[in-house]
Amino acid sequence: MFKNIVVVGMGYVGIPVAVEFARVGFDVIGINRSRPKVDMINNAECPIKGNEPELPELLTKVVKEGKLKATQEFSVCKDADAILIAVQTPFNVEEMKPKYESLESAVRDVGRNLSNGTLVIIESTIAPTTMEKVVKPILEKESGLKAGEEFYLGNCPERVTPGKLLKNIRELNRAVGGINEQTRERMIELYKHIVKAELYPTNCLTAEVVKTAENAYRDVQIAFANEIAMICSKFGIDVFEVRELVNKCPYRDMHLPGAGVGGHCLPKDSWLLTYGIGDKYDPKMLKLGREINDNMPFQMLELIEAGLTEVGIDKDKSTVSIMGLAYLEESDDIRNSPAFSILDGVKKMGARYYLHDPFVEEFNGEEITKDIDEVIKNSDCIVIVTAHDVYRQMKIGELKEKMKGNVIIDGRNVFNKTECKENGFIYRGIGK
Ligand code: SAJ
Repeated sequence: MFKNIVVVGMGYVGIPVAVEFARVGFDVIGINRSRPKVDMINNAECPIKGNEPELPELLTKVVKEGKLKATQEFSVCKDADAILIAVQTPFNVEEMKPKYESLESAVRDVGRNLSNGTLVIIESTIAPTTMEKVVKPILEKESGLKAGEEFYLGNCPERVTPGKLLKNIRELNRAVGGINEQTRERMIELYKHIVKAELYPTNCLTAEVVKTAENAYRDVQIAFANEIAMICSKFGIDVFEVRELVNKCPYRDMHLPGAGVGGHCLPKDSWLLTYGIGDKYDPKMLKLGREINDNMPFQMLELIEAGLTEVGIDKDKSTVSIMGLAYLEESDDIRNSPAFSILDGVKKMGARYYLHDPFVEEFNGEEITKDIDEVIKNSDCIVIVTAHDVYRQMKIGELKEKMKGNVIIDGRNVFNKTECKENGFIYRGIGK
């Protein structure tokens, strides 16, 4: 039924799925706007850096076997049996609406090159009703074909995570949203070649809501943990002890409070869901969850100010070091990282600052110091924003010897408060 597959968007989602279909024997062509990425792939080099088990080697293999190649030309869609669209769908919080330029452009170009009988699948995360209101009308207008009759249309939201790109494609269950029964059957026929988990057929709108709701769920769970952390701070008790004992209770899974919620999923998916429901309903809790999580970097700034005040150092005469720029531990991904707001606040204090992160190479053009000892020996205050292993492995005794000052602000429960105090540090942590 399927032989030729086209994947539009050679990014975190498109590349692994293209490689997987090529690996199992399909002839796959990846379309990307930017020439450099196309050239990298055709030179059998993986554009995704960071630790992605198997991916670089597999990409090299399937490209050399001629099972995967890349192009900028949408004309290749004419011969495709299935076309997957996996382009970015960022959310503009100021305007409170998704930025669909990439999606609409890709759908338009696919429409112009769509042949009768082709299966078109959107893998990008989209606001509920986007399939009905945006994707279907553009495809039908540009192709002159009728969705559900002359071509098949569905959405199968991705569940990829940096560091586990191939693993998640193979092992995570997925909602398969199709415009009609025949489409759903064809989608499952296609995906069962690469997904070893369950494929749940449903309609397009349900699949759109599932994807945004599963991340909104996590965002609200984290916001709950952050709210309890603020309460524990006021009580002067340890939220991590509270969390541990709460989770001893059946059916409880209190998440981790911290310096904030970053990444390419959680900060936007509650907004996509909110945008999708429009004026039919006001999702107060989703919005409050976003507000609480976005406020955590400012809680960190309050802790920094309080710590410096306690040791009698004027903020504008202090040196504050931000430890961890990536949004997630052991990652180089800085998208929506809490470190951006924390750095802005430190600058507004007039403080000198160092930035440290073992993985991140670029952060708004700021200088990133890789020598952690150099950072520590010049710091009045160190601020843990990301729980990289290198911070978890720091010994308090060594820190005491090396550090210029003695203020520790802990945004990820990396240090033991009692141990810090016993070694003469002024310690403040989220929820501790
Ligand atoms: N975070 C907390 N407390 C927690 C968990 C996370 O503050 O208890 C923070 C992290 O520090 C990070 C942000 O939230 O800044 C997001 O962390 P995440 O673990 O959710 O990682 P993401 O953003 O890569 O989430 C993705 C999501 N997957 C997809 O959208 C396909 C999410 O649904 C997955 O649960 C997550 O990966 C995962 O754990 O695999």
